[in-house]
Amino acid sequence: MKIQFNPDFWWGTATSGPQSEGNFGKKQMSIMDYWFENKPEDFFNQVGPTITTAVYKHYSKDIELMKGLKHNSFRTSIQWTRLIADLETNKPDPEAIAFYRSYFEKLKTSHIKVVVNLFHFDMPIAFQNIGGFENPKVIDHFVAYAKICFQEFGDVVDYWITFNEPIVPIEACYLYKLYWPKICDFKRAIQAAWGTLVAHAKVVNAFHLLFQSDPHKQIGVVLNLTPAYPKSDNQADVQAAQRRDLMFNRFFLDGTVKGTISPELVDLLEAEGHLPKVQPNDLKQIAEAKIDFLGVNYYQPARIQAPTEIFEGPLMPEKWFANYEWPERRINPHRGWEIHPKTLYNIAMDLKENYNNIPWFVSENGMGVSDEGRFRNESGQIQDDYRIDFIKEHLYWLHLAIKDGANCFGYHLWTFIDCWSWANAFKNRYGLVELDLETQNRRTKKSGEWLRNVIENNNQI
Ligand code: BGP
Repeated sequence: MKIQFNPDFWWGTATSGPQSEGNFGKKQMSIMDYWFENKPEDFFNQVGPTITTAVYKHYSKDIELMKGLKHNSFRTSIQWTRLIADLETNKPDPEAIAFYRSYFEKLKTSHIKVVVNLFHFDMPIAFQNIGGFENPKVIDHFVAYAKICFQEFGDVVDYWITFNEPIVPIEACYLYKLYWPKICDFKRAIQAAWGTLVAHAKVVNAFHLLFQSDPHKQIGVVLNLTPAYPKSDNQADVQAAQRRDLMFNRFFLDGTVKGTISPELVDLLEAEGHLPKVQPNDLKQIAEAKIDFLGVNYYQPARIQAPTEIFEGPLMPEKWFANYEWPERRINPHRGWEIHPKTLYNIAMDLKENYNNIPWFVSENGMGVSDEGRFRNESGQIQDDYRIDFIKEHLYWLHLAIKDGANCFGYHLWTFIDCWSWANAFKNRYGLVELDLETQNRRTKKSGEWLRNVIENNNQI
């Protein structure tokens, strides 16, 4: 199919520090490190974040490979627990500074734009123990850490992200007991979400103050948008979908792009006595924090119906809505996630019409597959045609959206080299490049070579 993207289009992949670096030389523990060290019996697959893709050791060769595959951009994150050696005093670790500087410089000299994220679910355990972003002290520590990152790497890195998928730790740590500390408390979840938004805003404002004279420096946020489609047109289903959307998409979308919270959500929370404690200046900080671009992680939509049971007791989101299985859905059998590429078009139109057509890029999209070894050809290369089809379909809808006025400037896949997953360890692989966990060897899959041709020729998929 003929398809042409802007010649400056960003092509690349995304990963995160905790999922790819390995813990070599880290002085502090995140919630994930702590969970792995202390509760291995309930930690997925017994493979933790300790070694992962060992990018800490191999980044230079990995970047050469990335360059060979024609990528021009790449997103990763700094680990708070690596950069800061003493969390009390916010004293950075010189070894960590040297590592990140060399990593980012290597990307830059390879003509790969570096997009650096400050937080990818990796709250230091010492701060989680005092309430994480529920606690204003932790917000102050986060701002101090962010400023150190800007000062240390601001000469090399132009594009910054405050948070990756800020709603995910709220769901996973505070509502559904998926990640440590496995809390199940909607009121605390709202307080943590509010604190995260305030932390984002304070960091954005500090960034603009520091780089005000440099138009090349930009800051944004990455949100996982999951449009909520109602089961039917009846009012109860539609209202349930709206409520799901308000809580899981619009809270951070409105908060970071418009600097406001929707009055409907405020009313809903107020009716339940769940409004968060707001510090003086929080609203001002949020209103002033203008982001330059948005990253959209897109995997799947949400299919929603009105709750089927009456929920008694303390408020949980399930009082407002329930998930349902759309009979026509296409499912990735390995991850259980729906594959619905057209939703990417719908997201693009929503951003165009309701969010002032903010510049944005696809900051993650991808397909996790288990046992990819069964798809090797005779020479041993993984023939991941399913992934090629997945990417093609998403690029098709993205291209159409751009033709219809979407302000999208790039497409990043999750991920470059198979990396460790919070939820699946190394079971489901997402990479364009295969990782041999034992030897740490890398080998490009068929999809990696296919994408190189798409980028190089920019005329068809
Ligand atoms: C996103 C996260 C990533 C990554 C990806 C794949 O939500 O930003 O960190 O893990 O999902 O998901 P999973 O690893 O759970 O299959």
